[in-house]
Amino acid sequence: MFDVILKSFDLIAHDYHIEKFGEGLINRTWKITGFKNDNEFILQQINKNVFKTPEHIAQNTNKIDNYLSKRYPDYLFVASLPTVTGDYMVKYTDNEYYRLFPFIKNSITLNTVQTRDEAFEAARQFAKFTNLLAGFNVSNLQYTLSGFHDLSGRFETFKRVVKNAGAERLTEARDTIDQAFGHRDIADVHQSIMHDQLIPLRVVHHDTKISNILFDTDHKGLCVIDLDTVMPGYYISDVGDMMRTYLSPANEEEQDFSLIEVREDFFAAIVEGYLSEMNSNLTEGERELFVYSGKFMIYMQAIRFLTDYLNNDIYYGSSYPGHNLVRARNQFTLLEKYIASEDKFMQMVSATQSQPK
Ligand code: GN1
Ligand code: MG
Repeated sequence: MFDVILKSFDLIAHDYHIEKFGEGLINRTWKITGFKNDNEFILQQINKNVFKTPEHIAQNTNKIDNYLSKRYPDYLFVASLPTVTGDYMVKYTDNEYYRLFPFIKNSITLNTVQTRDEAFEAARQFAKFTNLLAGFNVSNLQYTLSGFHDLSGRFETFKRVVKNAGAERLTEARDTIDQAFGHRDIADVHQSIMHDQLIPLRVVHHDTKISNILFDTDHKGLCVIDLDTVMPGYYISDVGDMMRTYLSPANEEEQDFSLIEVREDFFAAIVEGYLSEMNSNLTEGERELFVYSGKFMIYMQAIRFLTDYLNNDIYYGSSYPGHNLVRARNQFTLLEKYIASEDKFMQMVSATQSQPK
C-alpha cells in the first residue's frame, strides 16, 4: 500500500522509514523519514466512516491557504502536498484516502500540557488562526462533518439512543445517564445560541488538543495543525476544547478519577493566550460565553462517549469492556470540578479588559 501511495507523490517507499505517529482516535498517521536524504513527511489516512466527503477537507484547506498566503506570507500554514497529478489526496480504495504533509524541521508536538506557558502558547496560536481569518467569508467553507459540534443535536441523539439501547448497558450506565440529564441546561444554552444567533460563525479549528499545535524546541508555539475539522463554527468550540484538555493533568483516558483536577492558573493562561490575539475581535456576546465554553465542550464530549457506550462502541472503539462508559464518567468528573470553579473563572474573565477595535 505505502509504495502505491508514496509513488503518487513521486516518492519511492523503500527509500523511507515509515512509523506510526500520534494518538488520534479517528484518523491514522505515520511519519515518513528518508534513509538517504533528510526528507521528512507526515502521511495521514482519513477515516472515511467519519469524514463522508474527504474532498471537502482539501477544498477547505486550499481556500484558507490561498487567503493566508496572499495576506500573511510569513504565517506558517502547513498545507498538504500535491500529488504528481496535482490532486491533494490519494484515493487508494473507495474507503481509503491519504494526504501527505511536509514535516516541519525542528518542530515538536506535546501530548500533555505541563506548564502554563504551553497552555498560553497553544491558546495564542488557535486564536491567531481564527483572527487572521476574521475577514475570510466563512460561508465559502464546507462542513467537513455535519452536526459536529451541534450540542443540541448531540443531546437529541443521546436521548434517542437511550430509548433504544440494550438492557445490560442501560443498567450499567444508569447513574451516568441521570447525570447527563441533570446537566441538560448546558445543551439548552447552546440551543439559544443557535436559535437567537447570539454569536457569529467564524473559521474554527474544532480540535484544539495540545498535540494539534507545533512547538519549537523552546516550547514556543509555531502553528496549528490537523485541519480536517476546520469549518464554520463558534469560537466556544476552540476555547472549550482547550479547557477540556489543558486544565486537568489527567486526560480523558484516566481511570483513577481522583487524579482529575482543574488547574485554575491554567485557565488564566488560556484566557490570556486567547485574548492576546482575539481580544479586539470578540463581540460582547462572545466574551459572555467564555466560561460557558468549557462546560459546552466537556459536556458534549461526555455525552458523545456515553452515547457511544450505549451504541456498543461503534464510533470511538473500545480497548477494554466499559471503556466508553469510563471515558464518559471521567468527563462528567471533570465537568463537576469545572463547575465548582465557575465563579472564580467568571471573575478572571471579567478582570480582563475588552479592547475597542
Ligand atoms: C476525536 O481523533 P482525534 O483525537 O483527533 C474526535 C474529537 C474528540 C476526540 C476525543 C472527528 O479526535 O471530536 O474530541 O476524539 N474527532 C472526531 O479524544 O470525532
Ligand atoms: Mg483531529
